[in-house]
Amino acid sequence: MQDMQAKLRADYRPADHTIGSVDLLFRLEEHGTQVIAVSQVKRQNPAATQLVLDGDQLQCIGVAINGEALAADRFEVGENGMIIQADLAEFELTVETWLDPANNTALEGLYKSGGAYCTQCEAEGFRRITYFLDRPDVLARYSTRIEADKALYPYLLSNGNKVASGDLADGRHFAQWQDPFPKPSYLFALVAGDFDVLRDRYTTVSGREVALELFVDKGNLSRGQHAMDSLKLSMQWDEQRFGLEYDLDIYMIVAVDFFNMGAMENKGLNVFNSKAVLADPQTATDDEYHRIESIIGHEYFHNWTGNRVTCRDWFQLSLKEGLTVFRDQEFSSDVGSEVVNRILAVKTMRNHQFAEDAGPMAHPIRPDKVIEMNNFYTVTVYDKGAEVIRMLHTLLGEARFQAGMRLYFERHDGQAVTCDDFVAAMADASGVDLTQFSLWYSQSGTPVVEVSESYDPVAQRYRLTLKQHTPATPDQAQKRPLHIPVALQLLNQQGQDLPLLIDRKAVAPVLDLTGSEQSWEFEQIAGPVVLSLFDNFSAPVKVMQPQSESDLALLIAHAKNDFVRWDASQRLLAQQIFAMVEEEQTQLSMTVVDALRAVVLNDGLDPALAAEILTLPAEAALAQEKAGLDVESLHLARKAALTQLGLELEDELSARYRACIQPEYQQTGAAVGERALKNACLLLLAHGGKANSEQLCLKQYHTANNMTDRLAALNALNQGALPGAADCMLAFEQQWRDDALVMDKWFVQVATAANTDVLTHIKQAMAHPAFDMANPNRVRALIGAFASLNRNGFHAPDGSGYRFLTDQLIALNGINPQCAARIMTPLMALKEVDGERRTLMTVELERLASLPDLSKDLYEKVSKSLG
Ligand code: B3K
Ligand code: ZN
Repeated sequence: MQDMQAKLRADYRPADHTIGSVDLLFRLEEHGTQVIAVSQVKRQNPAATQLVLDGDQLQCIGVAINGEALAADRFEVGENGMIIQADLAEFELTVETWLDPANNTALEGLYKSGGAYCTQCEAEGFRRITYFLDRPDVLARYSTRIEADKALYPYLLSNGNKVASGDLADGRHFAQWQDPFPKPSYLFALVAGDFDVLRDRYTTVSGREVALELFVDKGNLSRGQHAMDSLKLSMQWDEQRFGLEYDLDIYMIVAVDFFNMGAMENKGLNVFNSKAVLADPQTATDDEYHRIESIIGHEYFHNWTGNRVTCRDWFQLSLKEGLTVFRDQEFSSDVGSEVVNRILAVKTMRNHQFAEDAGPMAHPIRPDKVIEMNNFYTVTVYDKGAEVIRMLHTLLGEARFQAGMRLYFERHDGQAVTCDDFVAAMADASGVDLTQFSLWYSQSGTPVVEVSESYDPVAQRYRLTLKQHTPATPDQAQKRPLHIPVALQLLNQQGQDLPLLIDRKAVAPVLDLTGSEQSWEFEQIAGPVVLSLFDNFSAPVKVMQPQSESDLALLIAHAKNDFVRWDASQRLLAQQIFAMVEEEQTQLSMTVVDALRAVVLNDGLDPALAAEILTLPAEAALAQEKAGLDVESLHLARKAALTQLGLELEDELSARYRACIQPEYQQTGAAVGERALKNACLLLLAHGGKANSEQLCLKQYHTANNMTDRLAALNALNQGALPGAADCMLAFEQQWRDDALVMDKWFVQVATAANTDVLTHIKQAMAHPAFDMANPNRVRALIGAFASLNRNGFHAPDGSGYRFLTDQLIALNGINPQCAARIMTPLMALKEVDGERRTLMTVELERLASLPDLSKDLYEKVSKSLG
């Protein structure tokens, strides 16, 4: 039985001991890897007579202090670690453990990924390698010796610099690595394998020469170039925008096929999911190119925000993750399209984070209570965390924000610190009082802002009143008013921007909403106002703002801010779809159809933005915005809206589609935008369902010279449920059946196709040779996509979707608990659905709860859902 006890943030206390340095020796064997760890331990707490070390699923061979083996009564090995009797101020500790990497399917600690050994230690994986103070506030210098078979594992890698290497007896060899920077155990990494290596160099702004090495599976070298280019771009951007430079002589990235997340920022040796590295035009879509650039950037940016300054304890995770997501978002935005990147981030918030806040796992960006830390790598900690940093940036402005960053590094370089330390640096450097603002760190839930407006034509005054409240969440009953930055714009009926005057003074276009209700009165307003609120999503809130169709249409056409134009389109479409669900109307109004027609016809508009405006809000986002909507009615209303647009705009969409066709493939911002618009048009046309639209899809599928277009055509056929879909699915499978990474796209198509017997197809796909329950990418593509993206299929009224997911979770519980817990999220949406579905979901949750060997990861989510 595992330890299901929750840990509390409030219980933090410093470790009794520190470890100044550790020498590791790994003798790699598939089923019997020997690990010898020699640590220099110092007592911190004079009263401590025992050394308490973390350890998990380890085979302990022996323990020695100052070179002398300990007798059995001097140490005790338990489920969660080891207690050693050691009433000493300073000593050398030697621990020998044995591991079975080939059978480690949880992919934490040391494991085999295909032909290579690799490690994943964050959050608490190092304790699966050796007994240690496996906590982020214990910083040690690491030196690592790796021994392995030379023919099978020619590359032996670890953190820092390689200081020695050579041959050993029996066809084995070794390499010795030394990392000059003290680091927490979660940043340790080891890789051994046979790879192709892409090599490059980067000269930092101060002239340091850095060797860049990208390790990929044999034969994949050409698919690594985009990742390498992204790395160099990231290094340059961090120097220019944040003044931060790389600090070692070598930066290595290894791509592996079996990996629980996107990537990991281990010091000097990033380990990446191959999905987040490999790309060429034939196999990767534009979205994947973008994602790779962003993840390469994210891991690189961690070198300062995460590695040089790390977290005191895991409750502070957002200290590094929220900040680093903010940094990677800014990077993508600076080197690409600002509006498209903002839209992407906001979709993540509305489609996923708001749902987390509304469900049983609601937690603040700095959680207070954790059973399994891996469950807290969430959209709340990451993406809402980034929104909190963004609000700070909005409140302080770039110059004061950067001054805050400089002060943060000045004070804390080389330390393990807290979110409060970060906020204090920002407050001290800027002189801005952030006391109320810091509530964003401790309060969970999505605030709701209610808007009311009035206009006095005689006095020419426009009055805006905002009320805020945050609904109670299961973890917190009481909520307080937050400091909410409200970016706004007032437009007149012609769509022109109006100056913001209060007391005859111009005010900044960002209001500070700090009370539960506040009003502002704007002067010299000559006529009725069209209000644009929360420009650029200036705060992660839900807005209750009744706005007329014509006002929203005006914003789509005229707002200065591109984000506002997109947002208005989404709100307009959402309002109409809600009205259709509630049977107040049977179809979209002509105002909406014409507003979108104008977008299709406007060739002065950025094509990438036009594509986003023509993309309807996801069912998940709609369900978050309005509680209690019937799953099926929502699905049908959204689908009817798509069909109507496809039919009514057929001529305009076809013309725009043709205008976007490019003779040659290019991977540039402009070309990506044109492809996006072309494919947005195609998707609507496919929903229209006309025979010539199907022909267009088929032609694009068969003649595409890149994966973006090919997959878009396949997706349009599937979503439109067009007869030609089946043949193209077959063709895709035949072309790519031996490339599992590409087959993931096919699995997603199977899982999300708009057909009635989707589960039959998914079960067939599970028998495909490319499918593998032990590989998280495959599991997420087929099972995860079904549960999270096929809302209508997953919530089938007979409960078959819930049952299917639960069967798979039971299988995964024994293979990879972390992966299981990630894909179970949709099963927690009890509050989103009607009573009958809730009963069916509860049955499945109870089935999980009664599993005799339920992992901590699933236990935490299941018990919260049922509680
Ligand atoms: N820090 C890692 C995530 C580790 C997740 C552990 N379950 C990747 C990242 O956020 O950069
Ligand atoms: Zn990160």
